[in-house]
Amino acid sequence: SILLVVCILVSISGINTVFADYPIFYQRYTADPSGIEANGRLYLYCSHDVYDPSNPGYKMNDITCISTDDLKNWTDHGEVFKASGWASLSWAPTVVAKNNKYYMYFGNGGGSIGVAVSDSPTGPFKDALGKALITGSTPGVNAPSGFWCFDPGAFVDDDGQAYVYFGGNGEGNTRVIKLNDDMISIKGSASQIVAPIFFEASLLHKYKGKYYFSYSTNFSKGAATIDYMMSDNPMTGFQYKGTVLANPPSNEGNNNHQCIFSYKNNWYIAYHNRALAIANGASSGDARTYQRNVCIDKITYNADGTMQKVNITKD
Ligand code: FUB
Repeated sequence: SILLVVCILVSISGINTVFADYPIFYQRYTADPSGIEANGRLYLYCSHDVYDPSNPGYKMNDITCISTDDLKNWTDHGEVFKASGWASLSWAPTVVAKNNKYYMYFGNGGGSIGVAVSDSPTGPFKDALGKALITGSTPGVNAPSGFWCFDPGAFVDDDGQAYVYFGGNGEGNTRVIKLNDDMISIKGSASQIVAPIFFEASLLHKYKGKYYFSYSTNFSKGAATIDYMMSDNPMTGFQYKGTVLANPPSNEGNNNHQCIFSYKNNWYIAYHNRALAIANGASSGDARTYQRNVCIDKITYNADGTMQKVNITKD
């Protein structure tokens, strides 16, 4: 592709001003990354965008995994999960480790959340239940009309308690629910988190004892910025702190989806933009909307624990 030629020319000329080789991965279009550190490597799990001009939409039903140990050289592990049976789609996964296993939570489109399990970070991940883990009728979800039961952000606290943050399509539509130790069943009812201009991409991470709930704002109201709130409690008490990532111009105002994680004691944000599609000559409209690519930048914390607005190194 044109972009590959550009990358080769840049590397021959010795110009390398970007934080990580960019885009980090261009064999396939990828989106909605989730990052974990395991066995000294960083693994990213991504939605796999496939554009069908005759029937455009987010038709993704398999998950791509890539990994690195230096944030420069990436290994493509290919398809590590494929939706089947009750689930026809696999959107926006998160993967967490517990019980010497890896658990992947994914959206069956915007309608329900499933869980798949693997003994290895590179899969294969197998559907654990043969049915959804969370739906709009799960106790406590109290799904209003138009609620999207999707974008599960899984988090395991230092005491081993695991949580799933999820929801979408409207302020007040954010939920959190505890998981049992088996990681494939829920404990108790969901609670609501009220996040300003919340739209999608719920995620929790922990830094120096504080809980950070990050999410994507509504792109019709807030241009899909990644905003965040902080609390001393993983389920309640979140205070809005502002924007950590502007929406890159190549997203042309369309969606973004983040993951904030540590790797080798540094903090990063992975997200998606549409720069690869643009570089590859995709026409505006559907072709760019449905062909996204994953990026990484650094997170810097202030002394009070707030996060600085990310310097997007390249778009
Ligand atoms: O990739 C499909 C959907 O687009 C995700 O679930 C949302 O977060 C948005 O990125």
